[in-house]
Amino acid sequence: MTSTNRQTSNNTNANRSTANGQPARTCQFKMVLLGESAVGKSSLVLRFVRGQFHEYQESTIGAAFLTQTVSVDDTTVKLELWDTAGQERYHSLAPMYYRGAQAAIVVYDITNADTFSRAKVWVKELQRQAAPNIVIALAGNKADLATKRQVEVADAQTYADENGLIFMETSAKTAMNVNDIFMAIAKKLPKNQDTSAGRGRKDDKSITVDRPGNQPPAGNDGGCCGGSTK
Ligand SMILES: Nc1nc2c(ncn2[C@@H]2O[C@H](COP(=O)(O)OP(=O)(O)OP(=O)(O)O)[C@@H](O)[C@H]2O)c(=O)[nH]1
Ligand SMILES: [Mg+2]
Repeated sequence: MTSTNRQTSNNTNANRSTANGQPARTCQFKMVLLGESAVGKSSLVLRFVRGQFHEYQESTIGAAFLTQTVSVDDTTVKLELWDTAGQERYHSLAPMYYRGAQAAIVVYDITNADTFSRAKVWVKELQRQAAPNIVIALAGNKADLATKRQVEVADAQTYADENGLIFMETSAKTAMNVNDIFMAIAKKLPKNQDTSAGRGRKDDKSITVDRPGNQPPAGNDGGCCGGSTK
């Protein structure tokens, strides 16, 4: 957990202007991905940020940090994505990543009922210990493996409805619903808070794997800056 691997990729949505020529408002939010090991958290993030999928995705050590910028109406939304490690030995680190998060995606694998049970435990933990207004989405990943399905869509949808969660089945492999679930969250995040968070970080979409000491970057408490991107 000591190496730092920083990469950049295209940033297509930043610095946009509104129809009337006014610079877009910029908001920044902290989002955490939680779920059992091998459900596809890293794969969802890599599909969303880089448009890539790896059949042999390595298991995450500690956590990975990536950012992605999207546009929601006239607002530029910068998402700080904390992709946590699902292996049991890292579970005690999770609060460090969901603390202060405005959004979470809890992921399970539709071919493995145990991962759905574990997802419910994560949701309960978030409801008890994360920010009270956190936006939570439930992702039933590996939807491309429907022939091996162990979790019915209706069961997950009912559970999501009962708990006020956004719910979608996704496939990091085919890209099904991947952008959609991130965008559904981005749309639901409050854009009118006037916090000082996110103040002009310039390293959009940089990727830091296993940040030394697993410390979040400065100013990651998120919220809406209300400022211009220019
Ligand atoms: N068929 C299929 N395989 C997937 C999908 N998403 C991920 N995988 C595969 O599932 C395996 C685990 O994916 P990861 O993204 O590493 O899972 P993870 O949740 O990040 O696992 P940890 O880092 O250990 O917590 C990899 O071999 C991926 O290629 C999907 O949507 N469909
Ligand atoms: Mg991972």
